[in-house]
Amino acid sequence: MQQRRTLLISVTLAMVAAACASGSDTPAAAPTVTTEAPVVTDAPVATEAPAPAPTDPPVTEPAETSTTSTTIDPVEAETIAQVNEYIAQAAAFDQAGADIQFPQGLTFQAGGAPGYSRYVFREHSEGVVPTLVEGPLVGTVRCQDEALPCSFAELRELHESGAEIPAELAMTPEELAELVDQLTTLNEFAEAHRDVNSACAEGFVSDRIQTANMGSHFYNIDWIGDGFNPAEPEILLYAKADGTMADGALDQCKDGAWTGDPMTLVGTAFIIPPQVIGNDHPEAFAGPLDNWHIHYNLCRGNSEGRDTFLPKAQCEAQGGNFSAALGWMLHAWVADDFDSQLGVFGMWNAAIAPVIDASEILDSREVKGSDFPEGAEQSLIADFLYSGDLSVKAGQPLFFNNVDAVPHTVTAGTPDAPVLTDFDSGLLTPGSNYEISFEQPGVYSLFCTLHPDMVAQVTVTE
Ligand SMILES: [Cu+2]
Repeated sequence: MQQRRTLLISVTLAMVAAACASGSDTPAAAPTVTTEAPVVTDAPVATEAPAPAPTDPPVTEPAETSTTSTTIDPVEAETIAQVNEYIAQAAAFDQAGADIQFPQGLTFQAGGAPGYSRYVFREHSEGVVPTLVEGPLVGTVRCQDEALPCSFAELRELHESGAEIPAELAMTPEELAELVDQLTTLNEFAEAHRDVNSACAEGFVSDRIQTANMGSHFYNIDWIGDGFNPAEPEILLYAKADGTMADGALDQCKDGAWTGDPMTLVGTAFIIPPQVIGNDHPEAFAGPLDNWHIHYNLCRGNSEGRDTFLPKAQCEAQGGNFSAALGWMLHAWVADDFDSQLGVFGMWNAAIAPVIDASEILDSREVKGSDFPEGAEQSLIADFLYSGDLSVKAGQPLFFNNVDAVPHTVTAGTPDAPVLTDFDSGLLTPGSNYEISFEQPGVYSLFCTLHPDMVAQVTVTE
């Protein structure tokens, strides 16, 4: 019994070492030589290798050794060896060198959900490509919980009331005050441009694509490249005033006036290229809530009125405008009539056509590839959580997408009582997926061998 406790302590210590290494701001290990070219070759990514960071060596031995070591349970010994192997692999993981970059040398699988995961990978005729990066490598505050004061109106009310700021927002009162001040400036600009004709008169150009729960982006080309200014958003968002979706491409401004169906202002957005604001996540709005993103491999069908994801040649053959990289971008939902329950900086605004319950958006945005098992339940591994409803029927596949910035595992048991022999995904690098199904009804515990805070339970019913 004494020996068993020693072994478990050593496993736990090893996990803590791994958590510390992977939770830091710097890459967890000396860079390893990768043999594959980066997937995004024409994007403006950082070219410098990440600086090596000091790391704790993996714990390879029990903290104490004694003459009773020959009584080690072989299964426990195997577990310790395997966990230490994952820790070593994770420490050698070649993290992206900048926030806009993808980890190098990986083969990606389709997965993620725009607005909900750091990475989104999509599949087209030439394979799986990265299509979105959102947030900093570590420490995203994705304030889009409807129970938290994440919308513009709620943040303003929180500031004016002087009430305590929920810990989840990770903001000081001074930061909140400055943020509300910036958003109020932005709101004044937005409300002064309710009439789409005013945007046309000032040189904003419609992209002609009305995206669901977002609207159509009207760009002020002259402002792209002059840095961050909450008084001058590069983008105004409009949607059809009758609340319907556009059928095909929207019209355009001509001679400073709008030519199409009546439009209403629904929000604002920013676009500042990395060349202007850097390869790391922008420090723009006060506080940590502004979660900027970059699109990759986007085919803009401006004349069709919709975006697609196609290889460059196919996109251009169909008359689309291919963007290898488009960003940094950030939505800011400050229009008075379109306060966003998914947060002032969320990707989606459920109050914009087609109006929907905010809680229903995630399901409709989850990306699936040809490896997605029929009838499966999907769980994104994002922000160090196994997200989604982990309830399946007996025999129904549960499909995990790791779309976080770091490797994780999906392993049976708990940090204190691992049962790798029941199931174990192995190391899931970003863009890796794992399928599992359970034949017997019951409640099954799982955890990440690298991050002991990551625990979850799967409920399996008849
Ligand atoms: Cu993990």
